[in-house]
Amino acid sequence: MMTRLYRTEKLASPEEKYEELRSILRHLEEIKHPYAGRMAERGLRPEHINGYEDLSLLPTTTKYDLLNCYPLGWLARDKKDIVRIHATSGTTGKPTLVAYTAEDVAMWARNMAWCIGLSGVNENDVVQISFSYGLFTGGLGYHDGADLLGAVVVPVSGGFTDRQIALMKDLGTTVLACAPSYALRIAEGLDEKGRDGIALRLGLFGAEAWSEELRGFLESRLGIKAIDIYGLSEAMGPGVSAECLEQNGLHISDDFIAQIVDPKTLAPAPDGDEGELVLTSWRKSAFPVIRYRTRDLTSLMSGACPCGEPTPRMARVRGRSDDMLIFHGVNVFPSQVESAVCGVPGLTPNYRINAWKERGLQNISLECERSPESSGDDLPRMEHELSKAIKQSIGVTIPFEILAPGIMPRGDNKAVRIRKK
Ligand code: DLL
Repeated sequence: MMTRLYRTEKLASPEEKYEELRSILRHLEEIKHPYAGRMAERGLRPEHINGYEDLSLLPTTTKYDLLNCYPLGWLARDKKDIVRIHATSGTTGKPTLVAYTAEDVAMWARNMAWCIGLSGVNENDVVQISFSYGLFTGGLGYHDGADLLGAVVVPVSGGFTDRQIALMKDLGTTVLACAPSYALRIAEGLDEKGRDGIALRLGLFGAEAWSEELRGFLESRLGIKAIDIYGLSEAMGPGVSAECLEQNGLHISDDFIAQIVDPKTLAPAPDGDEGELVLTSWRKSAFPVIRYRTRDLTSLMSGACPCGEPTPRMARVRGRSDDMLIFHGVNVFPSQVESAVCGVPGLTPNYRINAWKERGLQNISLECERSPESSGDDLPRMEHELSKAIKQSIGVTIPFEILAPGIMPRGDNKAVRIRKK
């Protein structure tokens, strides 16, 4: 029987949410938290925030607010109450650290159990967690959620693809959790090693933007249903929103209030329009998340989901506003390039965008590779189709090179899609 324990039976009432939020804001005032200082500059008091319409009065929080008080100046609780530290997955400079109380960790685990449970994962499943463990929130986030559901958790972490595949066969793994780009690597490994003994039925992917085309590719190559799970360390980690088996939008956890704003003006986007996701948590206490600017571009969806889950939904994240390149006046997202590459038979979904400036103007080029099964004689057809697909998906022509099979670098966590030169 499907575990229903972590389904949202009843949404918290707006009164309950805003009462909790006001009590967080009062606490920030009491401890003279940097965010309370920003409120004071606007003459704002907690009692001014009584509902969704009032949220926009509150200042937004950015990654730089957290970085400016590195390591833990954003902390809103005593150090003795902190039980865990994680960090965002940036590779250069200082990481953004985030801290959790025991209640925050429990809230996160409940949210991840809910996210994973939306796809019907239960105590009969073997969940292989191939997200890396450590400061990155992927490994432990999925781990705690799958644990609460009573599934068998296999904490392999990332990399060592041969070992991943051997364990998958030996343990009868039914659910694979990893970044979609690493799932691609596993699919390639299965091509080499064979699929005998594979019992996979579900992929719970996330941590990077991925296209519908890549979803289709992974579903057919791995013989699974591929589900999208979203989150970010600053908000707690994975678990902010997740698809159910309908695969039609991601349900947003009731612990968060989502707003969509115009990234330039910060004005609320009209209903259903795409904009930047701004998140507020009325529950998380150690590191307050109040109008946090995620930089992720999405929209809110209307209407009820046939799965019966009452939480609102957001569209899949198209990309980060800071990953958007403006080339010949057109906005280019890696996920659009990915759609084009995935649509051409004979190419693998492994690709990289090179970006550099020449006399102040943005230039980009694309590198991708053909699959081992393809023939070099077929290159002219692939080139023709790729250039058509790019024009169609993005609206401009991008110079590209189709490289020999296996040339593009493969990672075991988030893929780096843009190489800035
Ligand atoms: O990537 C948390 C996570 C782990 C989410 C595992 C899902 C699965 P960060 O390292 O802080 O945390 O990176 C957060 O990754 O702002 C998005 O830009 C991107 N991202 C995360 N999930 C998705 C997704 C984790 N499903 C940043 N679709 C976010 C698109 C995603 N982008």
